[in-house]
Parts: sequence; structure tokens; C-alpha cells
Amino acid sequence: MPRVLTSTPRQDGFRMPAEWEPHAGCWMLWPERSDNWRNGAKPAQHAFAAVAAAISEGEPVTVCASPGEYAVAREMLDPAVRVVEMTSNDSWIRDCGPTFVVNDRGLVRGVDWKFNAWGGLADGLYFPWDQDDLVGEKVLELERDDRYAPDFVLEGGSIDVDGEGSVLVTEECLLNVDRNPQLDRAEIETMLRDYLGVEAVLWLGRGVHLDETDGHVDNLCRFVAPGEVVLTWTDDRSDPQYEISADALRRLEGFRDARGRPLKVHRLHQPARPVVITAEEAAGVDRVHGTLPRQAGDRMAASYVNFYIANGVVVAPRFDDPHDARAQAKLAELFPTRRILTTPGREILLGGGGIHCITQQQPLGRPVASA
Ligand code: KQY
Repeated sequence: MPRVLTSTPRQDGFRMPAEWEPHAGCWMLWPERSDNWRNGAKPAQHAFAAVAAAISEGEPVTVCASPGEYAVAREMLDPAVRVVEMTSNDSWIRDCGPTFVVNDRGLVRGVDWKFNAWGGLADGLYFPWDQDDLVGEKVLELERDDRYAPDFVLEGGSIDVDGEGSVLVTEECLLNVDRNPQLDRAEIETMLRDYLGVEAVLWLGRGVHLDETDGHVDNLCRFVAPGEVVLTWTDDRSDPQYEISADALRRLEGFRDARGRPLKVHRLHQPARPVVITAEEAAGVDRVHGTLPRQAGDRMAASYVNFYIANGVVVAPRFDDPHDARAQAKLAELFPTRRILTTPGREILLGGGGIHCITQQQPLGRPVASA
């Protein structure tokens, strides 16, 4: 039986690898809640199935579905995708799943953070979140991976590492009082150093305009190679996103990473047109007290930065927007050894996130030390 460890990954010589390092596979959760996904989640299920099929071109994919949805998921998902039964509150495994860490002997363990639905009772996006909070533990149990279980609220979408000692975060999310109000900036940095095995914590300010996660960095800015990041961008100074991205650029240009390198910043232009919820889309979402409502006319936090790096492929969203092709070409430039596959991003965005938010990579390695 896998152990719950009371030490830290740093003490044990473990670190979170970069997403471009080799994977054993990818984990996803199957969407079904009708107060977040329109039309009984059917359009979202098609979008998730397309993402799973695209990722499985490069690595094994496991989708976890509830008992009631298992048969539907099995039918809709590509036969190459493994389906396992697992209860959850929703389908954001980037945030409620484990963060895998590795050591230089090829061993894999997991960090099972606390999850509070992006803000708990004060500001969370739904209640309850108890089943989501168990997803990390369940995945690690299935994989027989030993587990660190810090008393620390963190979502995987709020961190991005280069695997060489640096992590990107935003102040908007990590310093938000609805996550770890008992800890100050220095104490939060210590937690990141201890549990991700990093040295440099690179603080950006705000996340993408109107991002309901309190500004997850994975929608704003990501490492694409050691010493290189990609930043969501707009040249339109009247767009509220301009000042957010310009501030991030200023900070990024001033950083040195853990290896002492300045960062090369690549700009990835956001969709040319604001992506806005239609009346028909809003009407398809059940209104339930305690869940963030979807209103016609609301702008969504659409970003091409919310891609997933798999073995051999990168899976990125498309929004039927004039900038789709430009984004795909930029990603091809940034990932010259991988094929860039795009899948429809709108239905996932309507639920509040993107492809990176619904996926969790499991690095290649062995679960337990052999005597
Ligand atoms: O990581 C994410 N973007 C998750 C967003 C959750 C939205 C719940 N409605």
C-alpha cells in the first residue's frame, strides 16, 4: 500500500518535472454537472473526448468517470483511452488532481494538495468539493505512488515549472485570502520550494482578465523550454488584458531563473475577438444556488496559452477565430519536435477553463523504490 509521507519532496530529492519531460500518461475527469456544463454536459463531453483522442496520439490517457456516466464515457471515448470509475464534483483534474514529482533515480511520487474549489466557502465556484479533494489521493492509490499531503491549498493550474528549479505563479491567486490566509508571501514561497523542489519563485501579478480561478498562471504564461516562456498577449491598449499582459512582460523581463538565465518571452496573441457567452449557451446551464452563474454577454477568459504538452504532440484550443491559425503556427515554432493538434476550445471555456485545466500529466518513472 502506498505510504503517506511526512517529509517533503525537497528533503527526499524529488522535484516537479517540466511538462515537456517524458510522460507515462495523462489523466482526465469526465464532465457531467449540468449547473456548469450546458445541455446536460453533452457538448462538453464531445470536447473532452476530442482532447483525450488527440492526447492519446502521443501517450496513454485515462479518463475517470462517475458510476452513472461510466458506460456513456466508455462509448464516447476513443477505444485507446482507458476509462476508470471515480466519483468527483466536476472535471478539473489539473486543479484537484495530484502533482507528480520525480527523483534522479526515476522514482515517482505525488503531492496531494488541499482543494477548496478555487476559494472555499468565501469565494469558491461550487459546493461541496469533498469528492474533488479525494481525486489526488485516489489517482495516487491507483498508481501505487507514495504521497505527500501538505496542509496547503493549491491548484495545479496556479503553478508552472521548468523542471530546473523555477516556478511561475500569480499574486492574484497564490496570495488570495481564500486559499491560505494564514501564510504570508515568504511562507508560501517556502511551501513551493519544499513541495515542488524549486529555488526561484517568479511572481506575476494578475491572471487573464475575468479568469474565474483568481488568475491561474496556466492561462496567462507558461514555460515552453528552459529559459523560455510564452505569454498571452494583445496589442489592443483599450483591452483590459493589455495592462495585465504588459505588467507580466515587464516582470518577466526583469527575472533571472533558478539557473541565473534571463527569460526569453514569446508573445501568443489572444483571440482577435472577445469570446462571449451567447443567450442560447447561457440558457443551457442549470441555475443552482452556490454555483457561479453563466450570463449571456459575459466575456470568457479565452487564451491559447492553455495548451497541454504531451509526448510528441501539443494539444491546443481553437475558437473559430482569425487568430487560431496564428496561434497554431507560433506553437509549431515553439515546439519544433512535436505535432500541434487543435481541438474545439469553446465548450471547455464555457465551463470555466481550457485544455490544460482538464488534464494532468503523469511523468515516466517507477512508483516505489525496489528494496
Ligand atoms: O482551472 C480552471 N480553469 C478551472 C475553472 C473551474 C470552473 C468551474 N466552473
